[in-house]
Amino acid sequence: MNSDEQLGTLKESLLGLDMESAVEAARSLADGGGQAAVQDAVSAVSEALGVVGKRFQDGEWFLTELVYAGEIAKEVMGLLTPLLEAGAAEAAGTVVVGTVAGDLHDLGKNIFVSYARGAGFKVVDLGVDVPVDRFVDAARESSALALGMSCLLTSTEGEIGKVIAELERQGLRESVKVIVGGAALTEQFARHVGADAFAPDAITGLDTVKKWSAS
Ligand code: B12
Repeated sequence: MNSDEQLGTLKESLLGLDMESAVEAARSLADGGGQAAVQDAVSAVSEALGVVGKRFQDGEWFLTELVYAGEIAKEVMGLLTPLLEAGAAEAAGTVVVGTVAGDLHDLGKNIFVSYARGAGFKVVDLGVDVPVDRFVDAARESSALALGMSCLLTSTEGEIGKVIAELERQGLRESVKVIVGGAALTEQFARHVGADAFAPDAITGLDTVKKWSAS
């Protein structure tokens, strides 16, 4: 099988809820190619998850399927994302990252974390369901260059404004840039709550943080 076929198999297996076949395809892609192959595989999983979300939204799939597709994606991403980090030195500055309180989605955040580590950033990954104070404390304690928040639920997007307000209250807002990403957000929303940038994907996010690090 060539790598295009393997990418096809990876997507189809995820959408067919076949864990074994998805893991096998991801392994072959990871073994067979370099960074570009791994990036393509990560994109394929992200695309497939877009379809999963649509099926769930349209009532074609139920929570059980959503959860299982999420588990497959987690397993596959667990194989792929560490390969994006290979050989990086931590010199470009510190970035604090987490998913906002009430939100447990972490696949997209983890991709950004891996890309940022791969580009030489030290990343303090706070995980999911992160309360306001933990974001702010971690930014202060690590003298972070940037704070990244992930948010996939419209019900939790209000958390972002709370974190920014607390950074301001503690006099940290000038020294920490704020970048946000995740399916619930838009550029307009990010601007409205006072974030410095919105990242529609992890690569754009990394480019933005690199610019901040260089200036
Ligand atoms: C997989 C999934 C799950 C999995 C999550 C597994 C996991 N470990 O993350 C599980 C099953 C747990 C889950 C649960 C739920 N989910 Co869900 N889920 C999804 C799904 C299908 C895919 C999300 C995903 O991982 N996408 C792939 C990644 C790679 O994309 P991404 O997150 O957008 O990240 C990219 C960019 O956005 C960006 N990015 C993201 N974060 C960040 C952060 C920074 C700093 C930067 C720079 C960039 C960046 O870079 C990433 C890579 O390019 C989405 C559908 C969708 N369209 O998003 C629904 C979706 C987000 N879920 C939804 C819902 C409703 C739920 C539940 C409430 C369902 C329920 N009734 O219980 C629960 C909520 C649980 C909770 N409290 O969080 C809704 C949200 C609707 C809304 N507008 O609020 C969606 C949109 C589905 C839908 N269409 O209805 N879900």
